[in-house]
Amino acid sequence: MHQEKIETIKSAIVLADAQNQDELEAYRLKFISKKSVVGELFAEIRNIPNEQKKEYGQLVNEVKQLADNKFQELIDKVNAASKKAKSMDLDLTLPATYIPVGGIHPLTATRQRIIEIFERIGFNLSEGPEIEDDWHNFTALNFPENHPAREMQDTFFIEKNPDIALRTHTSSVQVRVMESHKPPIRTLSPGRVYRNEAISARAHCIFHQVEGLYVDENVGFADLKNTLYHFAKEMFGRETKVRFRPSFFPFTEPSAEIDISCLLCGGKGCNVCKGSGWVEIGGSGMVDPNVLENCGIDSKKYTGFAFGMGIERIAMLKYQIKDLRLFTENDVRFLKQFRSLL
Ligand code: 2U9
Repeated sequence: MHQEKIETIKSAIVLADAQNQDELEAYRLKFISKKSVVGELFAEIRNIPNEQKKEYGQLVNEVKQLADNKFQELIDKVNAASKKAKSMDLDLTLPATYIPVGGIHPLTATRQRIIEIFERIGFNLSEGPEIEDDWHNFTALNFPENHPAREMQDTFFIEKNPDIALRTHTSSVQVRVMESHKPPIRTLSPGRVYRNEAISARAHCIFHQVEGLYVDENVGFADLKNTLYHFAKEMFGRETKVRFRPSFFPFTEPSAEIDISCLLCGGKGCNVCKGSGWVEIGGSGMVDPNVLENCGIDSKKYTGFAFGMGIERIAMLKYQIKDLRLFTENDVRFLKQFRSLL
């Protein structure tokens, strides 16, 4: 009688299965818990005649062992299945996670484009210190002793040392190049410069320049004009016209300011060019022989041209940026507009 019941329970255990936690629990209640069929077999022991107790006990223990082993087997199976399901828990139809994309700062993009144009026609890059001495920033460049640009309102001097200042232009770098290299020299120096000015939409105490210098035998004003024509057309478009206006700088003679035809109205006159049809992009000239001599270059044998422009000014013209302060405020609403420059 018991034998038969035990055999039925054993085959039920062998056939039992579980696909998930609920079915596992059902198995536990049916075969493992105190009130389960196996639990009942144990409770039955006290009704078994003494001489059969040993044999019965052995049979019941076998059933218990079988039920426990099966339970562990089912737990392992359900766990493995749920782990696999978790790893496949992907909905490929969901929209992609938003990844914020940065962009190149408009000043960086403008600087890179200027460098690219001049590198292709044989200019190399030079860098120098932002903290300069009077010689490299002023004296070698032919600034007279009491020139207004040397004065406190323009230049940030190091306290108690009038010989050391933050450079006011990157020409100081080119003085260093001429001191350490023989012509031919074709060099471009982009960099940050400092001037003691009140900050406004049109002026800042920190800004960026690119200056170029070409020194060799027989370098003339025509070379300067052609180089800058080429630059203007590459930078602003084939249709761009260029004009040179006579000017004065201590380090060049003759000197000229460089204008290009207004990008917005093409020369007809608008509020960007204030009706004139022309906008200024920088200054230029033939390097003053005194400057060449100051830097150890024979001015009878060599001549040179130089030019300078503000990177902010070029970027403002190219991207129609109306306020210089936008470049340094890092307002993402402004910077976001240049994401395509990546
Ligand atoms: C050496 C000799 C001469 C570089 C030059 C300018 C004219 C010029 C301004 C443009 C706008 C500065 O950023 S700005 O304010 N620059 O007008 N710069 S010629 O002349 C040199 C450079 C180096 C040794």
